[in-house]
Amino acid sequence: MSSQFLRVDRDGAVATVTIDRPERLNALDTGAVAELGRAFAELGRDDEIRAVVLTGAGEKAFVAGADISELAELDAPGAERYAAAGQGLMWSIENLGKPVVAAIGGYALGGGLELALACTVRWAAAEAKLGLPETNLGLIPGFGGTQRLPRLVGRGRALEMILGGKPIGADEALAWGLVTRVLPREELLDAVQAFAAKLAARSGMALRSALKAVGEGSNMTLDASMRLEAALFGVTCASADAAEGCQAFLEKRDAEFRHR
Ligand code: DAK
Repeated sequence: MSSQFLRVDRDGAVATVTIDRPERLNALDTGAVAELGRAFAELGRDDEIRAVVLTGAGEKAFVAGADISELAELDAPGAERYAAAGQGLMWSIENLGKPVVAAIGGYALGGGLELALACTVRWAAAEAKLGLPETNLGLIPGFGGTQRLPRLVGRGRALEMILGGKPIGADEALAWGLVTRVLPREELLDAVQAFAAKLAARSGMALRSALKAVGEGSNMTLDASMRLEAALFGVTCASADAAEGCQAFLEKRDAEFRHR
């Protein structure tokens, strides 16, 4: 599964999606957003794939944002279609039911940072720069950045990034919880793929339930989210994987999960 702006490589239960437009720092135009949407829809349906790595080609960028040359020419219906496609893409990544780990090797700006924010986990190279510079262009973030960033790093830090428009470095992003690990660039992709492979070896059923509990629960009252957690705990407890996991522990062997 590969296309004009994307490469999708599979290694066992891990798929690596590479946005492949390095000459434009992997900036997302409408075609790339549509291709990403199709790729994630396909990966979501594919039971053989249990974890996804999302990265950008080249040394300089994860994704340097929406394609500004295209943005400048969008008419109102085109912008509406672009917004719908972008929001659909972010939703499908966030609700894939499988972990998606972003490997941020360089610039993650604007729509590029918003894409990373929709991922489950973000690891960055020491050289990475992360920011929402839309106000420099007279815009505001439009792919969920104003909502996901404050939930992750807190309102004050999010507003500093959104209003100030100045990217932060990897170490600051780590201290703020925007990324959870910083690695030398040359080690980043291998480390993220190894991490994704470890996740893929766990019970897919348990990961799906945990993602649902955290994802859907964060939009609920505490009472409702506790009930959601209890219901999902019940479902996982009755699963074949829970029986296998507990039995394997008692028999002092590795579990062989069947992901149901
Ligand atoms: N779009 C198009 N081209 C880009 C680009 C971008 N975002 N970022 C870089 N490029 C292109 C450059 O124009 C240059 O092309 P050539 O001149 O070689 O033809 C090439 O990539 C290499 O970039 P530079 O020569 O500029 O490289 P530098 O190392 O000097 O600088 C930089 C790197 C990342 C600091 C710089 O390229 C830069 O400032 N780029 C723009 C970053 C930015 O402002 N990103 C945010 C874009 S706004 C929407 C929802 C969301 C959005 C829009 C609509 N709707 C709901 C409708 C999102 C908006 C955004 O993301």
